[in-house]
Amino acid sequence: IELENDLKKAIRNDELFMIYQPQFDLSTEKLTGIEALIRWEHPRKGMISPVEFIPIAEETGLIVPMGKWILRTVCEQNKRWQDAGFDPIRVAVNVSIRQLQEDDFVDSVKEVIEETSLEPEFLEIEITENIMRNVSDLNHKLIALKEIGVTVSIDDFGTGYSSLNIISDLPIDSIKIDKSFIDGLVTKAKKQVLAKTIINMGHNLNFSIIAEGIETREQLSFLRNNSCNIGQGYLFSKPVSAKEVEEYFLN
Ligand code: G
Ligand code: G
Ligand code: MN
Ligand code: NA
Repeated sequence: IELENDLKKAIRNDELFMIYQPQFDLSTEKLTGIEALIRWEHPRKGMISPVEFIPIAEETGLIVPMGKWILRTVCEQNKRWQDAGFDPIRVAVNVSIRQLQEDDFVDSVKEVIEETSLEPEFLEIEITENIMRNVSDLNHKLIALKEIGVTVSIDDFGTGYSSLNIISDLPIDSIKIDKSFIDGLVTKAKKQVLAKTIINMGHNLNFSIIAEGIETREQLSFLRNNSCNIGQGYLFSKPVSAKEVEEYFLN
């Protein structure tokens, strides 16, 4: 309850901020995009992990205004990078099931795209696989997002409940293989089979495949040798501030 009240104040007190983790094309090693991740610097408790406060935000519904703040902050930041003359990149934003359940979710994306003048192709919406069974009208919402021109990826892929049948009918652009498949990729034959299968299946459905949580060179070579398209993880970089993105990653 205390954390919940603090969280209500966090947005207007400027305690929330976004950090960014770069994603690279595994064949060219070029930067292709970044994932935005929220952080909370609590005035007394210090840094609080989203693992702790996102569930509270979801339960209380606070995720809805917070999610709007996140979308706006990220689109404004991406637009500022472009206006400063850097090569345009796509920025991915995590969206909770609770946000997608809102009737006005698609409208709120449209609004932020219009108000920030960011071209929609430079915004990616990350939704978790479990959205499949929790959002009614999902197909219509995703089609409407496609019409706006933003891209959509399925996060934490392989941990949820979606059937391939459902996935193959959805207008999505990419899938992110969950970190649990990348861990143990080099030593466990079963993980290798699963990762390969996800990559092949995804390619057959015309999805781009992103691997997250890459920590070692061995994981990277395996993924590269098996035609995974994009990689993200501590091997390349941990999530960094907007300023560090400019300094180290943008061209
Ligand atoms: O960044 P980190 O690995 O600590 O994130 C932990 C969890 O919090 C992940 O599941 C991630 O998807 C989620 N998360 C991080 N940032 C956001 C955000 O901006 N919005 C939502 N909805 N979830 C986020
Ligand atoms: O659920 P989601 O995929 O959005 O969560 C992304 C989270 O994973 C981020 O909070 C980020 O901090 C974390 N992360 C990113 N790369 C790595 C990595 O290489 N290793 C580990 N352990 N965590 C990572
Ligand atoms: Mn994510
Ligand atoms: Na994930």
